[in-house]
Amino acid sequence: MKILHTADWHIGKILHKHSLQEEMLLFFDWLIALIKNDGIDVLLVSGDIFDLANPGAKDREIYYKLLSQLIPLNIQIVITGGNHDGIGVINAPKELLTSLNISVIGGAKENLEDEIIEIKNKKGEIALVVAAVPFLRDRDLRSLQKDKLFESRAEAIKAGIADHYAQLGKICTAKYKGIPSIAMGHLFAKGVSSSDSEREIHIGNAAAVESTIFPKEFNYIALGHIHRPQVIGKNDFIRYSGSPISLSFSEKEDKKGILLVELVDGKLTAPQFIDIPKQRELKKFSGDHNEIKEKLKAYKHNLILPSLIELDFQEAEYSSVRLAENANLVTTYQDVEELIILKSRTHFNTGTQDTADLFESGENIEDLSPSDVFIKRMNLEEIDETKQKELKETFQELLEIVRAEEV
Ligand SMILES: [Mn+2]
Repeated sequence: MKILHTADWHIGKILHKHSLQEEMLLFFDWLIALIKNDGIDVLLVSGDIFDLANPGAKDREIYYKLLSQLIPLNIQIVITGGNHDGIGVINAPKELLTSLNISVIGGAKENLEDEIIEIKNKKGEIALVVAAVPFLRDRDLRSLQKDKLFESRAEAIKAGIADHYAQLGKICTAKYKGIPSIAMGHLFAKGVSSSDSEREIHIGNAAAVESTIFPKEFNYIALGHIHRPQVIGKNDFIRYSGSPISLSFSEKEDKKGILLVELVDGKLTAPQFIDIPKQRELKKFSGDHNEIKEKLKAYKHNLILPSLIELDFQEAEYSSVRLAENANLVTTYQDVEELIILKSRTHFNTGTQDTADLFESGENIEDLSPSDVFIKRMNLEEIDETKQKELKETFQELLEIVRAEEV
């Protein structure tokens, strides 16, 4: 039995006003071919199916079209909701999808047994169980209701997540003795290398969980949330698959892929990372006006889709004429086939520039997260460290409340 693990599709993702739909569709074509040609039996998607909690009609169409193409391939699919996903959106077609061998778990279940999915072999016997744990929201974590027992809210959240997995581990041992099991998850693990495109969860990632929280009963942990593929806790069997396409410029050098584990004689083999072909290059050009002009002129893209470019003009002395020249250069490249300029900024090493106190020169608000802005603003005040920490946490909590209401 062959199992694929992927996550963080973020269907509908817009990067600096540019839709990443084309590379997403090319990834789906590649995925369908892989499943067909390699005889894949199970597909696990660990959260963040959509970029928005309430995705647009076109994005939902893309998702359902993919599922409809996968159904005839005789594959069992397990999809969980991530922190970006609206629980209701993922769960809405549940009854219909269940009858087509697709399990969707948008949010945590009241009864944990409902998070367990049985995977049957061709003889109809249970060959594998999947604990399909979605992103756990604060309200799902029972430990938070008695959080006075914990030193901090972050500790209570961590304990809540650990408890969720421990309970599922117990169910698996009691009910499915001797049957291999996989746990899914959408969370922030301690020691990960993240990029710019993950939204902070659980009080600004303060509640990062240790790899040791996953019960030994699980033979493989299929994680989502972090967009860079990686192994956690030096354990080859606890993995983030990463996102299939680059979702931010910080991921321009990343290798994107999907993980394959095989069930052979009741044992899971070491995960194999399969490279997803790169369809688009993301590039950053730095230098002064003339250097960037030359780089743009000489640039040839060699992948299917035109490259997405970030320009970082580094100029010696402040000049409004230079600012205008740089803006004009960007405009000249509006309708070329080779590249799409998504972002450009000019930094002057000396001279005056109209920037508010909050921002460093050349810095753009769209490059910052809400917490970055909050911290910058806070740093303008004289506040002691303990108080700063409290304020930061309070801000994170408020941010989470606001985001939960957006859903
Ligand atoms: Mn994500």
